Amino acid sequence: HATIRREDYRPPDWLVPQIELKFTLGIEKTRVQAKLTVERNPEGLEAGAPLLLNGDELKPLGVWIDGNPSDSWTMKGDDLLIPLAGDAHEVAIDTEINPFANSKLMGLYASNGMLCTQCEAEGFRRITFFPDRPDVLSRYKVRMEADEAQFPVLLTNGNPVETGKSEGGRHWAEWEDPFPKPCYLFALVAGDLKPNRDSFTTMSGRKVDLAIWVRKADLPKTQHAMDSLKEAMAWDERVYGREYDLDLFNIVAVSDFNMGAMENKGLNIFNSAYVLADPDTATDVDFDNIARVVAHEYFHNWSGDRVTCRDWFQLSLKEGFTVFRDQSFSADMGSAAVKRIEDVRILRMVQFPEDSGPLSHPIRPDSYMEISNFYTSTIYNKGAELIRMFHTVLGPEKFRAGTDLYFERHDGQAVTCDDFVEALEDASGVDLSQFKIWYSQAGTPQVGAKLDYDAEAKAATLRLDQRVAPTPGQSSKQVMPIPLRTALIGEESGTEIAPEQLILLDGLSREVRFEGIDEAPLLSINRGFSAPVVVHGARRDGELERLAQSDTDPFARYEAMQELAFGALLAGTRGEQADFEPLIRAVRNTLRSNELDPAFKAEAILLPQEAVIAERLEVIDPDAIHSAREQLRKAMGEALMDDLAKAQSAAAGSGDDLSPLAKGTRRLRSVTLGMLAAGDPQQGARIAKAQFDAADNMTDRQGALGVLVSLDAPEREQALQAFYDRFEQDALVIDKWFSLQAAAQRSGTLDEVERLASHPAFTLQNPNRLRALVGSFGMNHWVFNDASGRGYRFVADMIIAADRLNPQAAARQVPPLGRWRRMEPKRSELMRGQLERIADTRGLSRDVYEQATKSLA
Ligand code: HT7
Ligand code: ZN
Repeated sequence: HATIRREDYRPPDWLVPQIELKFTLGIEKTRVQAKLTVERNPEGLEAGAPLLLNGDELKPLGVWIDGNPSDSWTMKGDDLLIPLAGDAHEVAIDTEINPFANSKLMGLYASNGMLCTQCEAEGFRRITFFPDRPDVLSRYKVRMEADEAQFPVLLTNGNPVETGKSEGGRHWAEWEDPFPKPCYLFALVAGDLKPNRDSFTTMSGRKVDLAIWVRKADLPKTQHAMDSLKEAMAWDERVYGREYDLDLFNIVAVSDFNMGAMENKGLNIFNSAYVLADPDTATDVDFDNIARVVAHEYFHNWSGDRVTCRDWFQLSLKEGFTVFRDQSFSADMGSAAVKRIEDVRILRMVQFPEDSGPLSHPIRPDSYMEISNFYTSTIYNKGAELIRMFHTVLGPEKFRAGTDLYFERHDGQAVTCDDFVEALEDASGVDLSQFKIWYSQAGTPQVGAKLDYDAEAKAATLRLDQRVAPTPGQSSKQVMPIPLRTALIGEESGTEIAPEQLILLDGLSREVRFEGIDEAPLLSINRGFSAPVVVHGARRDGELERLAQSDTDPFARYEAMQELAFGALLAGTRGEQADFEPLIRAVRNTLRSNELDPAFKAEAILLPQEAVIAERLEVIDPDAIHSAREQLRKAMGEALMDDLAKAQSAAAGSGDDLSPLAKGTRRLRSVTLGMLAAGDPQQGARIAKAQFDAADNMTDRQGALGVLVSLDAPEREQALQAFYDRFEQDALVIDKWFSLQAAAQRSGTLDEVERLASHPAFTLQNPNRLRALVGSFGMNHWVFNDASGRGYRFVADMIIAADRLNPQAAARQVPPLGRWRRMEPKRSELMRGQLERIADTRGLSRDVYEQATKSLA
């Protein structure tokens, strides 16, 4: 399997300004007739180069050059090579594909009787031969013809031009997309779908028709996605000055989809999990995720579609920026503080382990074997953190001037991360060159912070230093610029005695002096998580407890609670008897506070997850982590029983009340229920079952079931059965049923996941189902890392089996097996053994091969 390198980028030898596609659609047989207008690229480096068209599992049925049949072409592996004498030609190619047999879900495939496409990153080459690279932009004219009864709806990018009927009950539609686009943004949908229609009037007064297409029975579940879309459209006008550009914006929901959704120009295709919701079947988190993903894909219309990537190494150009945009949108729609805490939790749970493990890579990678493996938390979430740092350093006005210039300067182009930074610099006049190291250097910086106070001099000195551990291929590291929003809080007064300032740690170490400090100061640092780093603060006794109560920055306050918990948990993993009292007092104060909102309370009292605790240890012993955490949870449950019971029984209003207060109250109910059950499992099971039975919404129901699944109580089975029986017909809810059981914190989970893999409702063909069982189990730190190695073997079996159907989905399950170097020796050996078994499997895909071999290195 070849490695593609960033340094080998060459401009394309041929451009394709125009393409006409004719689809004769059928589930098992689709004919694709492509007519490409090709022109030699004046920027191409190889004079007289032949036309190279990528293909994947395609055979040309016929090739015509300038209207004449040609047999002068050759195959180069999967690709088609056509020698061309002149500088401009028309090349026509016929192919035939079988969407039904396409289990990879890339290219054109069948899902639930409909046809749909997924072309990013390299799926278009599974539809027709084409230079499948994002720097070749074309205008598309598409004709679709199909059986009208089977496929009454025919959609593609752009605007419809003409429709008509043909013989034998067939019909056709012709569409044109006026905006040149790379082929990864091509999309086509054919099926028996119904629309939820609405419209949006843009800031310049243009009316845009909106439609969300789903199966008829799902129509009642589409309103939240539609409302979110309109909010996103208005927000992008308000905050970024970006207006929608076509007359039509379509969203389609499909049930078999490799990722969350896809931003195809004017025709976004979504995993149905990110479209369909009603309070009875979707949780508050599901509702929030729908709003986030709908907004994310919509925002791509500018950050991705109008301005796209030159090559796939620049993926974070569109993904990091668009995640930053969707995070800001969600923050504006609800509580900014809680949103920031949630985003940082994901970063720490997923990206930090990725960055400290064998698959660590920079935001702009230098090489890959399979680009699908690089749709990672590093590209997306760490990429968004870098954009956030630009925003922090420049301030909102200069940042906006920078993005305005970026969109204006590069509209219709395929560009690089450097082009983005240059636009920010040119518009703001600020030199950001030092920040570019964040694009190329992998690893999470570790920052040391120590504050000394001289009471006599009424001065405090903050000493900072930084270090980045080596990562694969990068043994020595350069200094990184780290913007730290910092303030000092008075230990006595609990107020800001040194107001917040932005300290840039841009050397190996730095000292900052604060004058006029007339009471003992507490250090409030990396406020709002202004830099994606780990801060190792040297803390005095009582400092964190005081900050947890009085820090004026909500994120820093949350952080103080987390650090208090870490202190107790890490002592526990070393077998020391930790003092739980400071944390218990802090949690009690939090629960009883009249100022804090319930959503914040829920976040603040949640203990760090086991995988996050593992990140702080040199050698990981999952049993020690689990028992330290359980011991603390039990102590908290016992000590806080009355406060927990009060929060758990708080009325949250009706299940369809999606106000921040109602959502926060429900969240706090489930979080406190979990803690309460840790203190008294029997009572916990009783209350959980009562919450489950009384629930008029999925948030309360899933919250209760999430607690019950980890308890050995009769209520567990009763609730699981009732849940299954009630929602058997709803695939998205049955995904939850699989996922909850795979995440259960009990030793029986191993037997259970093996049984569930043979359950009639389980299938490897549907990525949501695979993620629900295998993905959730891989994140169940304690059980997955069972000392027997059974968890590792189960995941490896699933990966090998899934790889034969869908390599991309299979490869996504490999990372949990990559922690072997950090595990205690016995588990380390067992884990490595399973990775070797995967890597040695015959006929392995490039996707899984890359992940497994890199995880072994
Ligand atoms: N840009 C989209 C990426 C995507 C994707 C990538 C590989 C394989 C399948 C895929 N489906 C969607 C998603 C996004 O970031 O918006
Ligand atoms: Zn995206």
